[in-house]
Amino acid sequence: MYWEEERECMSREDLEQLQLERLQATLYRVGTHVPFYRNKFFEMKLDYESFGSLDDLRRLPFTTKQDLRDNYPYGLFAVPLRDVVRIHSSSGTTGMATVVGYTGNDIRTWSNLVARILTAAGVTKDDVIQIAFGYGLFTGGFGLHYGAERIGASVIPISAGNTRRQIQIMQDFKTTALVCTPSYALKMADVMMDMGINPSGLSLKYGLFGAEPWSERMRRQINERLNIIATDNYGLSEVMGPGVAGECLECNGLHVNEDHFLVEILDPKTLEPVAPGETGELVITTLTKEAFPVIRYRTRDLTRFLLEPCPCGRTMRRIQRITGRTDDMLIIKGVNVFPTQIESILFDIEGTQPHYNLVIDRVQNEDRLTVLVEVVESLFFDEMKKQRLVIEQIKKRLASELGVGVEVKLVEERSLERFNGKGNRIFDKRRL
Ligand code: DLL
Repeated sequence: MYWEEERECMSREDLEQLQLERLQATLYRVGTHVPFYRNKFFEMKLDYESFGSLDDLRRLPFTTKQDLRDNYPYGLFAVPLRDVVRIHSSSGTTGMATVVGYTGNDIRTWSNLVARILTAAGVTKDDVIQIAFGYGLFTGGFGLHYGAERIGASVIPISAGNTRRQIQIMQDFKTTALVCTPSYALKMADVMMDMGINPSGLSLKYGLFGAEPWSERMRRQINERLNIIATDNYGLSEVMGPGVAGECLECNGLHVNEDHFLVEILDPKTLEPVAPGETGELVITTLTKEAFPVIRYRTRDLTRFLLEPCPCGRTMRRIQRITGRTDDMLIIKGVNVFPTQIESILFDIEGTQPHYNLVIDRVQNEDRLTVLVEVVESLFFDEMKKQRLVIEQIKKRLASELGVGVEVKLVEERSLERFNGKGNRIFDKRRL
């Protein structure tokens, strides 16, 4: 089943023509309305009005997360705030956060693209869809919500957390489709077991999972334990949110909504295209965004194109599930966390040393981040009460600024291993 067959199955030739026209319009939009791009084009002596082919894309400058931060909060908006009807932000504190905006049209496009992804993954207007992503600045909750409403499905906007209640509602409201992170789906399966609920007695049929990396092993577990068909969907707030790419029921790679996003896969070192089918960094140019268009946004996500046509009939190219990142961003319980954020909070707290380790593991299908931080000798040998206070202070700051709970352990000065004088700080022990 398709949501917009004429688009999703269009010929490559028509698609490329449409992409070129939309790229030209986007370049005009940013070239006239966004000083950041106007200056870049000027410096590069780039005459975007002469763009006659998609190959010219390679002449365009890149956009990075740092550019978004440097222009915090509204510097990259291509419309006045008066035309913006929604603002979202990726996790992080002021300065680290990135802010994105949507016009009314952008919201309609977004809903439509999420509707495509939901339809491809089996959801119809007859479904009862439980959205267990956080509603708020994170794009997951509202993004999926609007798409599901667009289809006409019955939406349960339960948001994240309170797993027992989620399951109770799933049972009572006869939920047929579940939307959340893949690890949360497994956590739900655990809690169902604790509650003595047999998933095959529920009405669940489909699960749409995204916002964090997962694996085929996890897919098998989810399918078996929840008795559903689990599909992967991908997106990022800087580009739109969910709705950039999603799997069809072939469950073999994610169709990119290429009529709205121009995707490249580049070697992260040379920034040149990799050979067809090779793994590299996904770089995305938006083609229809009004409020927040981005040119060649470096996602830092690693993937590759799947070259064979998909039996589902969609012509939109597929990417393999995201297999890693080219930076040190961590995704903890679906929340993006940069080690530098943790570092700057730790450095702010009296008694800590600039040496820390981050240990991430998954305990009963839930991510756990433990921060080990060296503290000055006097504090380490001080009374327990004082240490507890420091721990509490760090925990509170980290929880409020990262948006995710953290365990904290104080360790003795010089007890964390140094490699080349530099701490090897991240120990991700999760097995996906
Ligand atoms: O996670 C948007 C989203 C919400 C996608 C709900 C799908 C479902 P951000 O918070 O900006 O946006 O995080 C984006 O999360 O660059 C990837 O590293 C990672 N990510 C998102 N989807 C997947 C996925 C949302 N399916 C960052 N597989 C991206 C692996 C994913 N990683």
